[in-house]
Amino acid sequence: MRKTNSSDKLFRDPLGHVVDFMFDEQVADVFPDMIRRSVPGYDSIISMLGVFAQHYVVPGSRVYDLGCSLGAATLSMRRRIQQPDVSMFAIDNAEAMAQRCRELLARESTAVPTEVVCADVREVQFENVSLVVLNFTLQFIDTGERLDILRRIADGMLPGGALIVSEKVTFDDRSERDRNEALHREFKRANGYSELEISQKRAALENVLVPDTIATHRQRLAQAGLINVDMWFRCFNFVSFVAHKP
Ligand code: GEK
Repeated sequence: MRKTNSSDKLFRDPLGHVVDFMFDEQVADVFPDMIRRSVPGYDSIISMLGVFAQHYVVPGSRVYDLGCSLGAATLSMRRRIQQPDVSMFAIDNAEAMAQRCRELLARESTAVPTEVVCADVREVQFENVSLVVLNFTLQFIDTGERLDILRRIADGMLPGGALIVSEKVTFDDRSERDRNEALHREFKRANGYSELEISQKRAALENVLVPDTIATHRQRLAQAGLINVDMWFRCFNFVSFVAHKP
């Protein structure tokens, strides 16, 4: 198995031409380090997903981790699920991620059967679902397709089920946007990223990660048929919502 504990140096040296960010082998190698040093509160969110699982998962239901990467969210939830006859599905359309996720999940014994599927979230069928997690995944999907995905998830959820959506967000108000982006850059500097690394990564993500505003997320979750949308986490321009199926 390839290692996944290297430190992220992907954008350290000057790149003649910055290409769009891709979830390939190189990214998979450094992913845990990269996401912790780039997403404020990532570890707290991951550990709270276990608490959400304890609370929302019901016996005989399914749990989905969409855009699972190396399976951190799946592992956190799986460790907390005591309910009987639950099955978990960890989905990612990047082969490099799905393959390593399979290997990492297989290292831990569990009573919860877990399938890692290399597939596009847009093609997954949902049924009998008590909990779905989109942890920093929706932001990578075309904005025009986001509502349709949420509708299909909501349609497959059991009454009382929950959808967690964590995202980087933007702000209509320019000053609010600037303040939050400046604090995010400070967070990255504090985690050892140089100005060059920060600007090259930003350029690579420009066309790939398209953030919405908090208001857009709330409106879209409601349009998908979900209620009681709570923003349970926020740190600078990173938020997480929990939305409920009536
Ligand atoms: C974590 N949730 O550690 N279908 C399936 N997967 C996709 C799609 C798609 N259409 N688009 C992107 N992805 C993880 C972190 S990372 C967030 C999620 C980040 C996958 C993509 O391959 C990548 O693995 C993941 O979504 C986004 O809790 O890197 O900022």
